[in-house]
Amino acid sequence: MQRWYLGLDSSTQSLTAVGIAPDSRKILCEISLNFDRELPAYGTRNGTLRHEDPTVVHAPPLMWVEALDKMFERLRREGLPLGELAAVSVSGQQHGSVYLNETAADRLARLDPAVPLVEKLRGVFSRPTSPIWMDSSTSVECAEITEALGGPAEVARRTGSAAFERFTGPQIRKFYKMDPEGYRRTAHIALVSSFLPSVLAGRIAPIDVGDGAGMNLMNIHTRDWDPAALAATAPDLRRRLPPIVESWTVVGPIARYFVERYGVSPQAQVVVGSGDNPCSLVGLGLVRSGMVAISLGTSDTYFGAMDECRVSLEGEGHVFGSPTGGYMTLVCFKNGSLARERVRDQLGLDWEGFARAIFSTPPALGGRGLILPWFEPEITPKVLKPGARYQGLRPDDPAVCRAVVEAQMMAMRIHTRWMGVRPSCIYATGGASANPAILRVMADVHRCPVYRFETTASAALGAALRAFHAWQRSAGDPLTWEEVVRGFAEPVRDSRVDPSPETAAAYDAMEVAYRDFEQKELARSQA
Ligand code: XUL
Repeated sequence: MQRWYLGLDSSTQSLTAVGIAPDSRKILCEISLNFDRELPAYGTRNGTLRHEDPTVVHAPPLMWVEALDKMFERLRREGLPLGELAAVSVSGQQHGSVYLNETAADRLARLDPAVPLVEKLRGVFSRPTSPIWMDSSTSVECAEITEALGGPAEVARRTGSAAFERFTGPQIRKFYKMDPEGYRRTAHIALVSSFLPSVLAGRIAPIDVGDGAGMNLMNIHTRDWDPAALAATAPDLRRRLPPIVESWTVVGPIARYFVERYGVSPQAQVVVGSGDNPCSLVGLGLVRSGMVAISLGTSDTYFGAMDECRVSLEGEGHVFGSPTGGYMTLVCFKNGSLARERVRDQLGLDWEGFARAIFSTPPALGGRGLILPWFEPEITPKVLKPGARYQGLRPDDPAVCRAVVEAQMMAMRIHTRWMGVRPSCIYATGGASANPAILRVMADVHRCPVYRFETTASAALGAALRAFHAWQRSAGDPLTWEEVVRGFAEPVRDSRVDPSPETAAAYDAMEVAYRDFEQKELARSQA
């Protein structure tokens, strides 16, 4: 039997497993367990617990533990050759934190194969629920940390991001202030992505540079804890955190629990976990600087690999460590599908009509008009007062179809320039990537080839590929990242859209006009 590798993605709503066999470049399995459906006793909705304050969003960490047992049960039932597993790694929803008391290390080390994980681990939490990335209740703590560190640009310069409510540091500070006794009882703070490897390896696992960068606690340049950020967050924090390591670090062999209970190979290695976005970077094959993915979802995200660490001091997006060794960026634009749908609906079109309206108008609308697509409050650039702004166009003009997509792409072009990396190719993912007119505008505005990429479970696949890479490295036979992802993370064949060189001048002119319009409207909305 050939060696195979497992990636587990503990996301907001589900736990997904992807098994890969690199020798044959085959995906062996893709299995997903939905938390609400499969573990109803925890009372979650979409994987989260409701709270009277809508800004508070937590999830029960014990549910993630129980899901792990269920997943191994499922893998065994489906006949996966667990006895041949070489390595496993984890992807976790970023920023979510798990608080463990002083019994945790010992209990993890003594898991009993005869007793389900939940029974043994029920008592290890010093905080019964985990704040997750959807929690936005820490504005006060963000302001306090920002003040202590000398302003938002300084926080970004140190940690790769300004202070954000969902980031782990502000969440830890809130816990320390709200429940000092609970904080005192906390011996270890884990991320979702380090907690599950801790269970798999039966010991407190380190945090990797990918998810570590989502905490406002890691110095993005040294790739280690930042003493000033720790001090600004909570007292005695350093001793509660594990070391930070590169993403290919082996935590150790899999715990005896999984060997005896499920027949997993005792040689199987547990590789340090990472965040779902860093794992997706690998799962999409973005392993060279300049390779970018644009995910066209409810919001649009632009993320890509870069060799050098550059940070936006304006607070545009985030810089994380990349699991491939360099850095990655993630910039979120709130008005994605939301804005495209609003325009389509206000014109009474279907998606085909929307595409036709784009194809029947010239690039940059020949300079005729612009829209700022801020139908909802926007993240990049920060706009609190919603409402689309029009220049030279009326909302009922079909040309708005082109204007909205061009605006979205132009905003990406402008607000990712701080990265100092021109995209060399873009993989378009998400629902709207099926629309040829949108891909055409994307290629022309960003001036590089665009490919469609069909993702199913890119984060879990990325975790499996990381496990494969780390195993090879620890076996003294390292592979390049290109070799690791080949055959697994490839765009849709024949989907390449090349930019039309003759559109370049029109978009250069549009950039100037768009910047002006944006500056003016930003100033006006702050007035
Ligand atoms: C990234 C973020 C989300 C979560 C989703 O900063 O908050 O993408 O990682 O799981």
